[in-house]
Amino acid sequence: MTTNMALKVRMFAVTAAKISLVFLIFPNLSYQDVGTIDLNGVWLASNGGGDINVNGTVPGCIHTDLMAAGKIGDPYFRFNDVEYRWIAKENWSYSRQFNVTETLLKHKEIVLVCEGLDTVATVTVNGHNVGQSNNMFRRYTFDIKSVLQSGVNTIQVTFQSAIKYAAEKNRSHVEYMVPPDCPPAVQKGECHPNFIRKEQCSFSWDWGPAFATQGIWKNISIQAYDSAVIRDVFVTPTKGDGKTTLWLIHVTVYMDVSKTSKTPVTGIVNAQLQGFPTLFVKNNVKLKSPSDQLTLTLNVSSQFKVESWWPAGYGKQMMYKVGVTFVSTDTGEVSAKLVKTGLRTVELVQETIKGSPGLSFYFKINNVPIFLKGSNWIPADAFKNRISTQYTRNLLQSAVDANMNTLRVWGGGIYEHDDVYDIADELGIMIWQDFMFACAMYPVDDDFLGNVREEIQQQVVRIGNHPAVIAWSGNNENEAALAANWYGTDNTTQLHTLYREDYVNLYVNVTMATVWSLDKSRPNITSSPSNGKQTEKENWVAKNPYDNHYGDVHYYNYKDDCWDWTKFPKTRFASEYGFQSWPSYNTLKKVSTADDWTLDSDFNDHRQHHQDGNTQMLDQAKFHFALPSGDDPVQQYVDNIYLSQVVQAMCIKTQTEFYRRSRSEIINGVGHTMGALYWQLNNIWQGPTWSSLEYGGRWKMLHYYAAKFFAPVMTVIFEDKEQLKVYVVSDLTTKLGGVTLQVQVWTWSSFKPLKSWTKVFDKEGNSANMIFNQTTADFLKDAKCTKREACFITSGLLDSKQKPYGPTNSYFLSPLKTASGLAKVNITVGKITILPDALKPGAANTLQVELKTTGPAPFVWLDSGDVEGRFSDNGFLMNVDTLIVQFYPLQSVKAQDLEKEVKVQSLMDIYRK
Ligand code: BMA
Repeated sequence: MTTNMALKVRMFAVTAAKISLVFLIFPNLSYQDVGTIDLNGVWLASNGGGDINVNGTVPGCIHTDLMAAGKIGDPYFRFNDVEYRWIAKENWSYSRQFNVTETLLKHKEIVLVCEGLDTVATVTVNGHNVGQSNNMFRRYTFDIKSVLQSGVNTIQVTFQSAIKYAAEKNRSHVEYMVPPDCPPAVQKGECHPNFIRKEQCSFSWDWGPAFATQGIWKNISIQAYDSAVIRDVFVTPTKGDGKTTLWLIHVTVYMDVSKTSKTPVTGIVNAQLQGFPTLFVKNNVKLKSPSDQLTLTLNVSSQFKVESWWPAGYGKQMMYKVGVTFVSTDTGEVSAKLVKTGLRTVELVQETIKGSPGLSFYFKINNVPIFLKGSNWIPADAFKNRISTQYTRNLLQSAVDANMNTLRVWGGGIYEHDDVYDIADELGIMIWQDFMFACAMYPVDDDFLGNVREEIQQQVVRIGNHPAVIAWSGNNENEAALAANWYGTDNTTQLHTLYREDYVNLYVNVTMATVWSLDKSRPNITSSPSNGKQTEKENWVAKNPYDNHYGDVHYYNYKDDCWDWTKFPKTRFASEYGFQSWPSYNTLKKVSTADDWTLDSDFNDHRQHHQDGNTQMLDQAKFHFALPSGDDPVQQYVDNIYLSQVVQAMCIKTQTEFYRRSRSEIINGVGHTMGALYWQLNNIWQGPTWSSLEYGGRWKMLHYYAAKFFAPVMTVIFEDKEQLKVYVVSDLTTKLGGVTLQVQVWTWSSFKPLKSWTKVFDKEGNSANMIFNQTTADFLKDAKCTKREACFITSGLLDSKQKPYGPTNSYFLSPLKTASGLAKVNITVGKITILPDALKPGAANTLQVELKTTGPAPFVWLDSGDVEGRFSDNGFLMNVDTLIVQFYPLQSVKAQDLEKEVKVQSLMDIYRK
């Protein structure tokens, strides 16, 4: 052994020990043993004219920087979204100084790694242009070796107004229009977001403001190395033969390799499943190209006791870590990354169904068919740096606590922060991941396609490591827009052909092809809604992407009575459906003043971004309710907020129950519904929208209802012409045995049921079946209910010990505006006590609230005022005189604090004269 070789071997031993130590000390860190300079922190942010200079926080954005510097108020306050429009029209620049040592300068390669620039920017270091960006969804790595100097250096990132850039791009696209031009006036938005690879809803949406902000929105750092660094690791497990091999974990390692080296960079790449010392692969590598890659496969044989990852409600969310290291043979330089993974399979089943033309559309996880229950996720804030991990966790925990197992990350927002996917992995929330294209045509030229290709490649590798992600989906509603000519794309035959070609190019030839080249472990859908395999047959733009016999469907209907289930599509998969409501007074109050708290205020108009949205809410209410009455306009505003939440909760309840009870049947050729994701989970600001969680995380009435209509085992009551039917739905994988269905008839004036009907039954898991079916008139007559208007029905299950099993459901036999005997009652909050231990994550203590009522009351609503937190149940029908509910505060509170704030009301209280 030459001295040189001996030295290298020793160096290798030292570095190998160092790597193990690194992973031991920082098990959650991804470690780069190269020179790094973190450039996050305080920069100087200036406008183009140079007259505004403030501290710029990185990662961050200009709006929050101006706010922190006191130059502007809260952008969400009243009409500030319009007031502060000038900010997005300026060109802002961020600059700072940093020190570089001689040692760092000695490295062969020195790069600037920008994880996210929002969006169009030129980067200079010491006055030299080092790179450009025009896509906020891409990471940019710029070579800065030749421009760095020892000592003090200056970096400047100069942004161009995204609005102006988009307008310019549109203007120069002279061959043909790429619609839509501008959003509807009611959105108070900016035009042509489709011309810039930036969060599309940052130019406004029908639920959100236009804050097309600028800034360095993700980490930025300098890296120096001599041989090569691991840039990314992409881990996709696939099932083995089940006998000798349980899983094959494919680990693709993406390397950035020194360009200065004349010969290939050699080294050893090692991949290991943490916790299993003997489960590793080691390869000698020769890296030739500046961005080289290699794939190693970890063979998990049956001797290793590994467990699968399961969605919430189906098992544990077991996660593993794969550690990857590269050690250079020449220099001993080490680069390492640690990536989390989960072992599960996913399959999108599209096969023929007996008695139904078309194809099924449902997901199997680890071979178990799963009904996807949940909602659609939008960006949690217009200013991404305001979204803390804790805030994200609270939203996602709320989803799981409402018995959701899936969220669709909708295509008009952002590829979410790592937090979202990390927490989804941990909580078992499956993610349907859209690519970021929504409600528009796109300018499909070579530059644009190249840009998108890079974006997709990076995002698939980043997001695709998460077992939670179960599907890739090309865009939101763009196939539907083409098929139904939303934007005039079909006005001539020539246009028709052109836009369709563009569509196929973007979503099939580029997006889908890029995804397939990287990831074959998940299904790939071109659009939502779409017809799956049938869409492909029809050259990717189906005649009717809303076909109930195929794929997924979006369904919005504000005109008809939403309690009428016959209007709903008996689709294979409902991926969007919704109704708006106002957020609580408490939430609105934070961004408004007393003048704003009336239905006809400018503010109330201004916050509504959906054409006729406010009227639609009231019109829908009128089907079943009298509108609030009283003399105090503010009180009336508050009462309307409450009523809108009642209406929204009932609409989505009725619709979701319809989808869930349709899972096992085919009626008139349609059915087998296997997914219900309502629109939308969260809110971007304090405004009336379709969300069930308010900005800030407060639960609307709908979210409490979701916990029940998404319960794993539940009952659904409905009428089918003259018949009253009750279905029992079970998502359990096991059989229900010896369970009792109880159906009861009640009047509005007594705590005692007129009649109780029971039946003991057994039922297979993963199915919905009708257990009760009687003529309504006969059933009511039997119960001695004199007329429909005087009665309501409840249903529920009892276990073998006659204890309630799953939620109780209720069914109103008439609109409540015509209910007879429904009177104003007195509901009071009695004792509030603190329970000894916290039951819910994040809750420091749990409080118990006792309620009493003088008579049956629908839609009993507890409001905790300024005390943030949520109740164990809310918005319920109270047909017992005393009830106990729990309150889970966000932060510890005293019983007196809640006592002071808590208010209770029910429906009849909104009729004040
Ligand atoms: C669908 C969504 C969103 C929109 C929602 C409500 O079209 O994909 O674009 O916010 O409906 O209108």
